[in-house]
Amino acid sequence: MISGIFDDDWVRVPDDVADGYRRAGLWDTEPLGTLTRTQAASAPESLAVVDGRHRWSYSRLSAEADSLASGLLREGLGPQDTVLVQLPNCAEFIAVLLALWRIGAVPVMGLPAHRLSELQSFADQARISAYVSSGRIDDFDQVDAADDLRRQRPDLLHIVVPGAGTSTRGDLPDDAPGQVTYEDLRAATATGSTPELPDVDPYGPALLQLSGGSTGTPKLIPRTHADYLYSVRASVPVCGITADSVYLCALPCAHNFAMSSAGILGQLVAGGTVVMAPDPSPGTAFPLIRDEKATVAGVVPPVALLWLAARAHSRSADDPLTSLRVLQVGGARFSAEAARRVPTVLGCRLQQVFGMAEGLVNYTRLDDPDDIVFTTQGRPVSPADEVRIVDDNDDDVPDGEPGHLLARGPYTIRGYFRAPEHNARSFTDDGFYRTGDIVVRSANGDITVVGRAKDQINRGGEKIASEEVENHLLAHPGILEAAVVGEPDRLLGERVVAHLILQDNDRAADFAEEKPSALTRRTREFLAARGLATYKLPDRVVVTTELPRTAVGKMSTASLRGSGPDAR
Ligand code: OOB
Repeated sequence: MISGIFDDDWVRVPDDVADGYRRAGLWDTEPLGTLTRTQAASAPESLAVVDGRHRWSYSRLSAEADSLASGLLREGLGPQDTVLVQLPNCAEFIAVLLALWRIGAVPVMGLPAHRLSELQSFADQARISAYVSSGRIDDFDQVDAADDLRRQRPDLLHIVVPGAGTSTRGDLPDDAPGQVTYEDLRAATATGSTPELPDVDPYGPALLQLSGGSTGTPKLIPRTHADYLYSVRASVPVCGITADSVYLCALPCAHNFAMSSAGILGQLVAGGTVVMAPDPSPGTAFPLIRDEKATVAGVVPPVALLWLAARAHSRSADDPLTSLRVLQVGGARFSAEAARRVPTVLGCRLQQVFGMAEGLVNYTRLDDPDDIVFTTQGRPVSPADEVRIVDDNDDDVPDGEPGHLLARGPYTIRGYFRAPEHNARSFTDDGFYRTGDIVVRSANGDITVVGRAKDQINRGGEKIASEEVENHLLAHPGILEAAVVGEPDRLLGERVVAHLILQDNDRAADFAEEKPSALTRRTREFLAARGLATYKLPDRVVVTTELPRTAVGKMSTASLRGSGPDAR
């Protein structure tokens, strides 16, 4: 069975450019696995991570990662092995990542919302050797998922972190073949002993992030140790992170925003504390902010709206948010109207974050004038970021005019993982990434996102490739054609609508003459049974007889989108 990563699976930055980044001091020689070593030596007792079950100091976290690393090596994992990680927000997530990095293995950053269809696609594309899960997430049985993944990859090792999610030890079959627990891995190593670790190439892949995607199979994003660490180091001062910072991780921890903007890794670089929130609701997040004195949190716009609503209704004398200095909002467009309310209602500064797992991250600065903070999505984090705004012919447009955003720089990828044909479309010949975002740049360089030129729906920060959902719908024998589009939604920004043309056959009866709610439920059940993540399931389904087409015969999704935020 072929596993892991090979040289021609990914696209390196050209040698002369890479030398430039090294000479300029942007790319370090330290791989990500060295994070926590400095603090473990200089401030061993300072608090690194807190969740519902753990309060780990830097020395404990680093020792935890070393023990795990030994266990992983014993299980036969090593450099360039890829490991699908699908964990809820928990302290072990950080220990697992550090351990994988220390042995030179490459995590694939699954999200708790992913289901079998996505997991299978990641497993195949990345040729994984192991799957790290919490045993169960809500009603999703990850032990069954591991068994399913094993049909393609019989040697798959399933590493379970019991208790991290909604699993209990009792859920897990004892001694299942190919299954080990987190405890098994770390137990066999005496705490405090440093394992013999392999050399890790700092310029090689460190993790495979997930693209939102615009095609049938969303692509994987190879980020290197040096590029990722640089993006974090550059973000730390821009986000005001210091050793005194306490970051509330309310986003799914594996998301690029939570990981690196400045996020979890920003805390580890600065020696601050990560507080893992099991969910971002005000009922969970506010008491955690109060109890742990969180100073910064990152959320997507719908969560920011919920926080605003919760505070607008109950302002108690015992304010749970007094410690919060900065709320970062990103992942999708945040309206200027809501943005303006953040300082007054939540009593903290707003920082808008416009980033992408492929690389480029923009931030409004903490000392920017209010108007910039409320109405723009910020500026690139690094002076070495190269940004172009171009028309349909790739010619630069003047400041103030909308155009396609192209990006290149010390932490933006030059190609997706094992996707040469897709790369030819998604990158210019000189290596700029075509973000698919339509933006306007001001004379000062501040960027405002005004639309999108990719077949993707942004459902409150969660990205959905229309084609992926359409392909699943077309697998139903009763469906002739399908168009999946976003429509405006007050809370989510956009929600998912599937337009269906039915076949003239018996199976079409599954969808015919149903009430709209029953039709939607039926369609969702069909897609869920195919293992599609819940956030991709249509919020509304419409049966129609004609889908609008463009002049070239392609379905015109723009006309179906109507007046959505991205149809401007
Ligand atoms: C973040 O990363 P992804 O990879 O899930 O999604 C990237 C896309 C962008 O190309 C853009 O279309 C959209 O999400 N986006 C925004 C936005 N932030 C991201 N659109 C409008 N306003 C914003 N503030 O979403 C991500 C990665 C790192 C940090 C923050 C977000």
